Amino acid sequence: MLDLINVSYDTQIPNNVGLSSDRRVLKALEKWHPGYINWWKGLIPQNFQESLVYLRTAISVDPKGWAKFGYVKMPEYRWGVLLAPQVEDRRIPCGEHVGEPAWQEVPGEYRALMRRLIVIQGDTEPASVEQQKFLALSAPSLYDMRNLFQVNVEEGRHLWAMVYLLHKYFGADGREEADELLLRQSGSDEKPRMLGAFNEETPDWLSFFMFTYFTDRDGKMQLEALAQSGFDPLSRTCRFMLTEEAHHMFVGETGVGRTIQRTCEAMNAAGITDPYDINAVRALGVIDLPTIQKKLNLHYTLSLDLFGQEVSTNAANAFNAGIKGRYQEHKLEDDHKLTNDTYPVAEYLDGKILLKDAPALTAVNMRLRDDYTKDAAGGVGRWNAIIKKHNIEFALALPHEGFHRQIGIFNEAPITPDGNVISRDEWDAQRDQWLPSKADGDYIASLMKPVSEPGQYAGWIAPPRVGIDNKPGDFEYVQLHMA
Ligand code: BYC
Ligand code: FE
Ligand code: FE
Repeated sequence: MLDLINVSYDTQIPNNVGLSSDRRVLKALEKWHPGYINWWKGLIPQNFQESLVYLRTAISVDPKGWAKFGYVKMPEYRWGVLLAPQVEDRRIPCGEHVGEPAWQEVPGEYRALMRRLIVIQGDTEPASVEQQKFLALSAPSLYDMRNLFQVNVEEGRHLWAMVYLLHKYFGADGREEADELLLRQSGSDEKPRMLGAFNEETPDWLSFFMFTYFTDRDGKMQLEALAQSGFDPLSRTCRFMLTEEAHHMFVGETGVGRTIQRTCEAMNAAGITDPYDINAVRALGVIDLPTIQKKLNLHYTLSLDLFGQEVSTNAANAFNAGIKGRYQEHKLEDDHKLTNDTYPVAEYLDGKILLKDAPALTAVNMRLRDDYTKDAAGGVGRWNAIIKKHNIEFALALPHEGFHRQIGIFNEAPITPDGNVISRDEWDAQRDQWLPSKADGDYIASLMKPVSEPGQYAGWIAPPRVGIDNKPGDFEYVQLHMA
């Protein structure tokens, strides 16, 4: 009897999909495996690969206890294929097939569309690890270094999740796509990653925290939408990925929060009340709040671009086919077809921003993005509560949807973070007030000195309130290998 909750280790690839009795797919994955390990080994600097890292590994898909903690060397991490348990009698939740039994195989007519979405999802996972590959060298603590590596190994597992689907359900072209996923490189001129934000740099730890807060949250929303897929294996894969995703956003939210807290503490201690006195604040060796706002502006807007065009026939086709649903589709109360509904979408015409009603079917990207913005606002409120507690008059805010966009209606439109349309020249002249400048980047870079004593933290960031896996403050999260 196949155990569908616990992971089986009877093949090289841990899994709960019965790989040992699926020779064809097992063989294909075993062939892909060395290339993956090569990719991993070529990525993160060698001494970290040989260090012992206190990581969680998925050993089951039981929501009550799916992970086990322990020291591992990253190249020996047990990346596996895990699908959430099958829901009995699951139905296609949306589109023209709504109510029909969920597919266990890919319907021929949707093959290309489905493969494209799986490939895009798969492409982002290794891309993020590539973007973060040098950060360990400047980790503000062993705790943070461990969190970085935890996120990295899990993004690696997310790649495995998509590669399994490609090998299992898409035959020869699936195998080809799986190989390509290891060939594209974040930021490469010849073979870049597929989506914009995944070719940007993650140059410092504040960017890493903003990325895991804002960009991993796009991951969450896209996985939520794909978890609603009528293609059941994709749905089950995404549901399990979402269990891991929560930690990535936790790393981001607490990372930014701890940075803010340290800044506020230092300002209070020095008697500085004006958050805009940037030189005075920087003299304390912490990151001033206006610069934190600029980093927020950058990473939030790059992440908005990941939702695609506001009005998209690709997206309408995927919804109508039942391949990709809306956020929490199963909880929404309508006919799940959207044939006669409308959804408000902004329009940008002759330098004016207007709101119009678009057919809801073509506006599902916009709707998911709106759900994302609501979700992202929560953490911003909690960051502001930290600032307020320190009696500093400053509030972070999400910028207007038209600010600094490269995809969709507002592509290249000169709009301020407050949503005012100005001239291109004015916008260019003020750019550095809204987005990190070269000087801001240099200042932050100057703070990125590694701290590797257990329990010690760089001066620009506060320690966490609790340890990972309830470990004490001086726990050695990474036992560094000395070259
Ligand atoms: N950059 O009709 P549209 C994650 C392309 S993150 C470059 O709007 P659609 C993670 C688009 O491909 C989640 N190109 O497209 C986070 C299309 O090209 P073609 C990743 C872009 O399909 C952190 C054309 O423009 N998962 O997991 O409605 C760490 C027209 O666009 C971009 C997914 O994204 C862009 N930003 O929407 C690790 C889910 N945006 O086909 C991991 C799967 C659009 O005309 N993907 N284009 O040549 C999708 O659902 C959709 O493909 C998108 C785009 C939402 C991305
Ligand atoms: Fe991921
Ligand atoms: Fe993630």
